[in-house]
Amino acid sequence: MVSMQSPIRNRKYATEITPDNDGETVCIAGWVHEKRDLGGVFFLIVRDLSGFAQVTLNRKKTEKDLFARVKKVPRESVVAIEGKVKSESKAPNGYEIIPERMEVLSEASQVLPLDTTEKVGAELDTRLDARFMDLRIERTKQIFIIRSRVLKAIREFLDERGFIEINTPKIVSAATEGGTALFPISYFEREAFLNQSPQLYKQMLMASGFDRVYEIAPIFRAEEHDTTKHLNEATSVDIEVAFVSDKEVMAILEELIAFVYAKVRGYPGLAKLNLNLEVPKIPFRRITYEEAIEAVSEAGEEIEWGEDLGTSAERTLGAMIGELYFITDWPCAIKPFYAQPADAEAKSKDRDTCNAFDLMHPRVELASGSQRVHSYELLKRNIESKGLSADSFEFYLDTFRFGMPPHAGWGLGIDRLLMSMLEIENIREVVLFPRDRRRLAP
Ligand code: AMO
Repeated sequence: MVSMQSPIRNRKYATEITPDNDGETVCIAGWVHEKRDLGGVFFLIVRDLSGFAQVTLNRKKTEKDLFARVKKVPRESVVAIEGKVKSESKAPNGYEIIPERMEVLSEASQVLPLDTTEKVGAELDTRLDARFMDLRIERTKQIFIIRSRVLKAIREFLDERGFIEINTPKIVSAATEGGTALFPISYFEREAFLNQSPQLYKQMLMASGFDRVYEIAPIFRAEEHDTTKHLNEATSVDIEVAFVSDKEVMAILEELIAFVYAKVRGYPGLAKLNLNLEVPKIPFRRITYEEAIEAVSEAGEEIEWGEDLGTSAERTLGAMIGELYFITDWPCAIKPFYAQPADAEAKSKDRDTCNAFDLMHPRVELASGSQRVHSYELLKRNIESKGLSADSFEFYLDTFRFGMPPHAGWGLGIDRLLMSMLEIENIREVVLFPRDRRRLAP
């Protein structure tokens, strides 16, 4: 059978074995989830990626040494067990294993940082400190299997629509998102930063003729605040599309969200999260920034034209609307330099609005995007009017001088998409090893 020196041959997952295998010899390997001593019978529950298998030992019938070793093996140790399958309707998956041999591949220390059976709950911080073990808990594990499915669905959707997947540098020389601070790093004799967004690079590729690009990658935000929706390292899906306006990329965004929900909806692991996922109806509602501030002001939260909507206003609006929606026609002053100002005739009341939008979930902002400025002169003016130095954007600005098509795009926070979709309160729950104001390890 198995040996520590050799790979485990013929290993079967718990859910691959069925009552129909009655009488066959199988080998399972995994973690000791639970031990139950009922006097005459002893149960060892083994957990693997697929689920649980019950190993049943009869005190009288089992060889003495094996019985003693099984009884003694500490919980969460890694074991391989060979034995005969016996159909048993009361056991998980309808069978039990009558063991013939057990090898302890790695013995766990007796005092565990977490209870993987969830009989004893733990604070999120304690769970994140022992994340490797937290991931052994069924509910946590399912969140990350769903996260992987969401990423696959996003790639499938964008690949089918002819997008090219790109990778852009994460060590950069310039800021893109005004308002959020940068993490400086030392780059030999110069100062550099961790990128806040692939913004400049995805736009530059529009000048290269790539037409439709996407990137799924980390973004770094040196935000001081410690909230349930902010991370200092988040993951975003960014797209950029040439020869279109904000309207077309908004349609791509809502179709993508509906596609992802539909893909995840059929996944059986959702049951572990007690969720009944409904695919949102598209098109999503669109309200202008002006309508948004009027609505929240009527609800008693005065917001002046040109002020950003804070968390409280977002919640008020979200409660009023109750579903996914877009906020459009933002004041130029509170959107980045690359957002295209609205045409004169599209402006309301002579106010400076731009063709930018945010996609909102009732609880949190999920994405933002815009049609981009593609005129070199206007872009340069905008950069300067935001108090930034055009010199530090030269590599970017230059691409606008040699044939830049009109273009538009957006960035969607994957972590926020997951927390909102799975109705999870704290964004840290959907990130394997979150980075926040206080957490740099594990
Ligand atoms: P923005 O700064 O709005 O736009 O970021 C896009 C989306 O990324 C997510 N996000 C975050 N998630 C968790 N923690 C954070 N600190 C955090 N910061 C941002 C949000 C947000 O909506 N360049 C533009 C996009 C574009 O116009 O293409 C940008 O970065 O879900």
